[in-house]
Amino acid sequence: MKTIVITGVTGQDGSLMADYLLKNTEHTIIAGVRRLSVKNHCNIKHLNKNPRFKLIDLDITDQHNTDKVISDFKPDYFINFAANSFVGNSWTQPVSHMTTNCLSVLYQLESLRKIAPHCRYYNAGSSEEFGDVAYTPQDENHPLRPRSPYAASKCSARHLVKVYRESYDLYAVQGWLFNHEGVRRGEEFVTRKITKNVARILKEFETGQVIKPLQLGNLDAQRDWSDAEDFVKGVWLMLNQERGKEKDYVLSSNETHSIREFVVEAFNFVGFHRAVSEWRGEGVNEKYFHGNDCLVEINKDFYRPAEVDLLKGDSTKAREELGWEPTCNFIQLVKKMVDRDAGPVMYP
Ligand code: F7E
Repeated sequence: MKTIVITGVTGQDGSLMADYLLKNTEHTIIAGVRRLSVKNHCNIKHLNKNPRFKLIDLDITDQHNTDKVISDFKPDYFINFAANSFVGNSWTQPVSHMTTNCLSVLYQLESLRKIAPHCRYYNAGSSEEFGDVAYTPQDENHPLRPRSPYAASKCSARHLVKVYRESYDLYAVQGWLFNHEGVRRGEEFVTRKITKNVARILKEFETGQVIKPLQLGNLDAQRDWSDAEDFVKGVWLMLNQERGKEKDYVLSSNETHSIREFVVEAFNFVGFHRAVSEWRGEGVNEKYFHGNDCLVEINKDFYRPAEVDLLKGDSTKAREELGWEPTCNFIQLVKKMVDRDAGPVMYP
């Protein structure tokens, strides 16, 4: 039985990782949460009474706190999912992104080096690191070309992880995870924003209220979306490679879809069928209509100062070398999220 520290356990990935490990291993989870006056524990409340799940206070931006947790628990695995993960926010809070996503990683690596060098370490890397892409699909050899303070913070952390792996022989890896979504996704991310608003608009339509259109930014950005539940398994496989041969891997669906496609599929699932709906207008004046009802309009406030236009992963290596495979495709993912937010689909 091993001890595993997970940070960011109240978030989508951290809570799914805890679920996965409690179900598939006998290990004990030490779950680090940042103290807030109002708790945000909805993703982990079902684990409250699990004797193998122990909540602790952990502020990853506090080096002393990090040292103490590592010294108290001498973990066998340390999985760092805590992050400032909202790219759009990183232009207004760049220092906070650098501190949380990079400096904290340095605290963790230093602490593990000094106190628990046997511990296997995972830091959450991102396809955003590929940024202004040089080729498609993006694999492990793609250069780092960040387009946001968020992406720059993840690239910097990646360099640190590699330096510590090579300098101190720490088992330290950082996967490149392409976009991963699901029913625990925060509502500011575009997929959940869409499915939550599809549910609201369906209700307005059914009750004869005036429809307030969903406001979005760049509809033409393309993303490689997967189910976050599939990814936590991939992270665990990355943490359990043969010692001395550990590598960083891409996890992705190997497909790409635009925000526009996600919108059309999500509305289609609740009965605003694509056959009787249409995009009208261009650029910032573009709108999505179902008959005379406007469902979506553009709001320039949701545009980013610099955009990552196209992400499409190539996870061949993870599939062949780790034996990892995604189980949920794009359409299944959209349906799963719409079903959760709008109730079971009423108009199949
Ligand atoms: O944006 C466009 C937006 O915020 C996706 C994080 O988990 O995945 C995520 O980063 C796209 C962008 O995710 C709206 O401009 C249009 O092109 O859902 P998102 P993200 O930026 O791709 C990576 C892998 C991570 O590592 C991150 O931590 O959608 N978009 N209209 C919009 N995006 C938002 N949020 N809201 C809109 O209204």
